[in-house]
Amino acid sequence: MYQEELKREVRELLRSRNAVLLAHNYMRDEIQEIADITGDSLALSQEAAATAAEVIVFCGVHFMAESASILAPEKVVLLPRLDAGCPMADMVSVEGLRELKGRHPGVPVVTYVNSSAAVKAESDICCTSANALRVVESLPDDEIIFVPDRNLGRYVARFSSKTFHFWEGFCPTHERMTTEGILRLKGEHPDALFVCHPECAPGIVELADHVCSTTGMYDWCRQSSARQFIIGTEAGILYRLRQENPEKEFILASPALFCPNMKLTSLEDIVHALQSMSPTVKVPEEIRSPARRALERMLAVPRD
Ligand code: CIZ
Ligand code: SF4
Repeated sequence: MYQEELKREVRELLRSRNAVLLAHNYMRDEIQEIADITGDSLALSQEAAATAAEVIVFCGVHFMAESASILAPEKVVLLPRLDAGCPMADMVSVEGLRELKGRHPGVPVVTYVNSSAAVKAESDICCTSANALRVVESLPDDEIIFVPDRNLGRYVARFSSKTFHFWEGFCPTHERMTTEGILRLKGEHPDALFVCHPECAPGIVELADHVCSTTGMYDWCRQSSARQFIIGTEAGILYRLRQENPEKEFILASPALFCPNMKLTSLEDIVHALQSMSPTVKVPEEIRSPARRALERMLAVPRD
């Protein structure tokens, strides 16, 4: 009951502040339930730019709120938990990237959106897990620097004839899956299809029937005629998969697929953020401008 009161309070505060609640696909169920929009980080940032609301409550991790601030600089972007970071994004620094660029002069940098605004600002173009191959192939160059996710990078490289220079970053949550665990689940559910995110390690990707982004997973599982799916990404995705497909069964590929940062934000945190109008995330103009250029170059890549 207490939770129901909190949900009502959030909705009332959103109305009085002319605010919109955006929740990432990995957020806790109760937050996805009351969000105005759920989605992946890029879709949410684009919603932030398009909405008429003056205030964005971004339920996700820090780099996502930065992307919203980059694309919607005139709006107030609230991140209810400032300590919700992304270990993968933190694995690459501006200095580290400059050093790598120095070793490969003239080679373009393709940066996964799971990165800080400052790293995006040092990059030629961004990519998401859904468009990474298209972005790489859109460049005329034969060599690519790919940061920060070694797994997404190596997955894309399988379909490209270009030479890649990887940054050895990774998502600790996705890397907690084991091939033994997947093989055991496949044995227990022989009719289930295994779908995983490209942030998974190569040995896991090898075992998958399909590899795609979170948004891709909603589409693929809805359209598939299979009844059972083993899901290889963060547990928050199960909420909408189960809502949209009540007749299908979704089995989490590992009990370890909980991202501690994605699970930090609570309804109480959202109430506090809307009451105090803090904490906010604002990307300074000298970083925002080059970071926006890298994001907009990605958005300009044709969709096939
Ligand atoms: O970019 C995102 O939102 C993430 C972290 C995953 C995905 O595949 O949508
Ligand atoms: Fe970062 Fe992985 Fe958590 Fe996503 S799931 S926020 S990539 S640590």
